[in-house]
Amino acid sequence: PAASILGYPRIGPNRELKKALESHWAARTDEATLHAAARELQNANLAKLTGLGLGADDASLPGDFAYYDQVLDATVALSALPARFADLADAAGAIDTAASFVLARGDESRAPLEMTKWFDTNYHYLVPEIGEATPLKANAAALVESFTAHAANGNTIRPTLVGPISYLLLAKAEDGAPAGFDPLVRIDEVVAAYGEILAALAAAGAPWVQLDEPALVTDRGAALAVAGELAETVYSKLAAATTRPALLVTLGYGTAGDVARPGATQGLLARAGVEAVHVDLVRGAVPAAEFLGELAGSTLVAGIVDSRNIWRNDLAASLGILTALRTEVEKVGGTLAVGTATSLQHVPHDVALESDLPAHLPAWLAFANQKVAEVITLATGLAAGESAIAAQLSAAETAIVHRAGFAGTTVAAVRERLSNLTTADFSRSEAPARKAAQELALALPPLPTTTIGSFPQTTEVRTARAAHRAGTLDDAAYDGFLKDEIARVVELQERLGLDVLVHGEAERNDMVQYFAENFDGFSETENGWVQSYGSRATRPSILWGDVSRPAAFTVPWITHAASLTTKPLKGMLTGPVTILAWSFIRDDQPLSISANQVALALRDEIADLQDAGIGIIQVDEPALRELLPLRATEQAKYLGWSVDSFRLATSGAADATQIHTHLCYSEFGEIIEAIDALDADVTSIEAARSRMEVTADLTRFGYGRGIGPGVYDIHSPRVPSTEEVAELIDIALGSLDPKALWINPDCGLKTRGYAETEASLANLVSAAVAARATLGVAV
Ligand code: THG
Ligand code: ZN
Repeated sequence: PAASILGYPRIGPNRELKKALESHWAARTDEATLHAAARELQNANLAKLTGLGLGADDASLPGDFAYYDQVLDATVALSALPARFADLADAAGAIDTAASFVLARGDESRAPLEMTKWFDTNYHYLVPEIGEATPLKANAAALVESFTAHAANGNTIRPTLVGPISYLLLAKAEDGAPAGFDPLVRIDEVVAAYGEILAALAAAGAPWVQLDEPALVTDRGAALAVAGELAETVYSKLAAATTRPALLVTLGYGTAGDVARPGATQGLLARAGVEAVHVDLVRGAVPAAEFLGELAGSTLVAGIVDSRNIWRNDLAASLGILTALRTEVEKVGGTLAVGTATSLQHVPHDVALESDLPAHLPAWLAFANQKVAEVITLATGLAAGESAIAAQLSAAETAIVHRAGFAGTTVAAVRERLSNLTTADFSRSEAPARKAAQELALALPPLPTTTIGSFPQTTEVRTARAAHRAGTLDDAAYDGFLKDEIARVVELQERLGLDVLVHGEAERNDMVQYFAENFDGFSETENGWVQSYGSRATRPSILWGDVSRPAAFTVPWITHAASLTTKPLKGMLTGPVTILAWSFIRDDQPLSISANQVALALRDEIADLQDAGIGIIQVDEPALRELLPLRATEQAKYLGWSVDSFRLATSGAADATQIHTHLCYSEFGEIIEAIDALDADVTSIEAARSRMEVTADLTRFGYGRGIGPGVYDIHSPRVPSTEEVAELIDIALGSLDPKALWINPDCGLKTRGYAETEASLANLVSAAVAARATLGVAV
């Protein structure tokens, strides 16, 4: 393949797949209707791609469609049903589409597969659960059906599967597996099944199959692949088959193998007999010359077009890199092809679907369709020389020059403020002094109760927002609606007896987009959806310029709430790292600089909240863990600047102002030092599903700050009983200082309904009140 993309957005330019899935799940359509809608969407996508010039040879059309998730599809291809779902297998032991949705979504009696972040992205995959006896049996039916149907329609696709090594590295041990069980011990069976799948696809006529092995860019995958020779063993076996398609093995999201020896993994895959290997040239390194010799007779797909971000490619620079690399590759008898760094699933479909972007922005951008054109342009330039792509080179150059010189890109006042920062701007006074001042100012009871910030976003709230956006509800009416909603939420919290109240966030669409809308330097898209998991998507904002905050924006809502109660009202902000993690970020300066710019904008908002009498301010950082580099050697640097940005945002607060933060995940242990270094007065974390396991980590570490381990799981509508909540509080009190303990749910309540929220919070408060009574004199 001279030009190929590793994958394409699956949700559809107008979220067609979301609509088809959700009506099927609501039983409004049958499976045949869903299948037809999905096939129609794929056909439209393939028509778009061939129209852009992809597929001129027979191997470059992506075959990566998935109804829900590509890792789930590998589970289906392996019939790897965890024991609790065993009854879902059909007569042949296979997982059909309906069964796969039960794995993804659970049912009345069973929890779904766990969802977790795909590498360092905001995409979530379904974690395979593999035990000693989990079936691992080839089922190529869906892959073959899809290949054959597209072929009949004139499109030769390249069926794509998560590779065998990555599949097992992304899996976790099934519940009930022996202690320390490692799914990787089952690699031989997975390889055997993949061998059968490849044979079935060859029989159907597939010339190429793509196997994605991104886990080889992580520390563990790298150690296994290089030192442990796993990649070579596995791929020698797969390549040895007599009837199989040609193989493209992709290595996106970083440098595979030993980062000091870039290219070694590609070299050994080629030596194993793989026809084409891929390298991520955006997040990863150019293969060193010493390994290129291994590529004799095979193709190196150079992933030079960024698939994680939305900036227009610097075609001239890319062509320079590609030309140099091609010279080296051809010297040894290999072939160079042009590709994307990873699948394009991480970017929206098409800039042309945006009609509301500021005038300067569209020319700077490339979404999936524009990136496909860039890949083709670069392949053309490589084959036919610069003159063949003169117009594209000049358009790219013009946009890049315009962007660099544009007024908002570099704002002197913002730069000056950053350069004048001193260490004092990153620290507050000592924790004990703050604690004393806060106790005096807030006078809270022991085991104070609170919530994480958001209250249910009801249909009425969403409808009103949509009407306001559409212009059918005027500003004053919308404002009145929101104020009433806030009043209802405050009244509810008072009735429930919570100690620290929130305003509920009815005015916010998304905890990141809302901030981007109110800061200079960001723009929002109308239709720039990116799949987050299953049928769900987010619209990341675009950070394109220096950031500042023109005016206070959360203050009016929070002070309105505060005016309705005598209880303390907690102001709610999103932290700098999370704002950046869930936006498309600048590629023209270090992320740490953008983080400090956002931090200063938040610092201004915190100052205004404090001036308005708000004594508790929460700055959420649920994405702090998500951006943690995949390689341990790079983590300390990241944690350094990310913690600094939080401290810069919050350290203007007076001693008496209590700073809270909230983090969503429970893999707490590995970054506990960084969490402590945030220097927040109170931290709430997810803890209910692991039954307070984290409290042990905290005790071991000697964590001395306020802590609110979640006492109930908000991810399902189930109402926890008072006894259940009391039990978790007891566990927490078993190891934590009662004076430091806060009582709160695991996370925000935005996705819940009011009925279960009210019942659950009532039980939370009564459990806290009872626990308080038993503490008695101890506190
Ligand atoms: N905001 C942003 N990114 C996020 C989250 C967020 N990434 C991680 C996590 N939270 C992802 N979780 C979700 C949960 C729900 C939805 C999307 C991501 C969701 N989206 C609506 C949908 O697809 O129908 C659209 C929401 C909208 O209209 O804006 O339900 O909280 N930025
Ligand atoms: Zn959370």
